Amino acid sequence: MATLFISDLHLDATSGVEMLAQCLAGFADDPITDLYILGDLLEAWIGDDDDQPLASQISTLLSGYTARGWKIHFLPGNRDFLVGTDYLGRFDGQLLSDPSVVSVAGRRCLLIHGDRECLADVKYQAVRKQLRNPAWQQDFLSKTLDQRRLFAQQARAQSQAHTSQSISAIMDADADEIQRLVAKHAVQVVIHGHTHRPAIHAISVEERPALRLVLGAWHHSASWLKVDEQGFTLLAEQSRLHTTWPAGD
Ligand SMILES: [Mn+2]
Repeated sequence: MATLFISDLHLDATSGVEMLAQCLAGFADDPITDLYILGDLLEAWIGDDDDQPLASQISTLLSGYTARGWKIHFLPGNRDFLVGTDYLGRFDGQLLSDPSVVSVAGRRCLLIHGDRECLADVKYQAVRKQLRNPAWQQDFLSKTLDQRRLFAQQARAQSQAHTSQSISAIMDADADEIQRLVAKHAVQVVIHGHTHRPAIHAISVEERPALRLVLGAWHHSASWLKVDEQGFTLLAEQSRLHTTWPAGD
């Protein structure tokens, strides 16, 4: 029994789903029970009524895996936070809220996308607050697809300009906030993406060993985390890292 985690594929019409298809096919002989997508599967998402071909390419691919018994869970990222149950229903995917505590190999793990924890990026947090406001979302979804596409293009351009102008340190998740969440949710493992800084961080929370696992982005090659009884294997930038469960967990 094993569980897979991926995030930050940033799929768009040009990148296609071929890399995802190849990656998942590589697990055909593994005893995968669950696939967790921790946000930013898509570069942009303007609503479940979006009729772009990419949306059906992805749902067709993923429905092949739910048909063979995988449970697929989706936790929204900052790019695809408008993915809803209508779209997930196309491949029997389940929507997870951020944060979520789930049982993996019988142990409690905290799952987050990671953008809310980038506390030093004050400008981004203000934008996030607006985009996550239910009234704003309702208004946005009432616009035509063309109007929403235009907004998404502009938002992406602004986000890219902001990212390229920001110093590296403010674009990372806040280490103290991660520790606080681990303690608050009484977990010893937290898994997130968003920062595009794949790593296995051994941390200590209230004098207990804990792990912070950061998933990698898919800009150049596939990245995933596989978790089973033996522990964690992270593939990122074509190298593999491995660690066991924290002692005492
Ligand atoms: Mn993100």
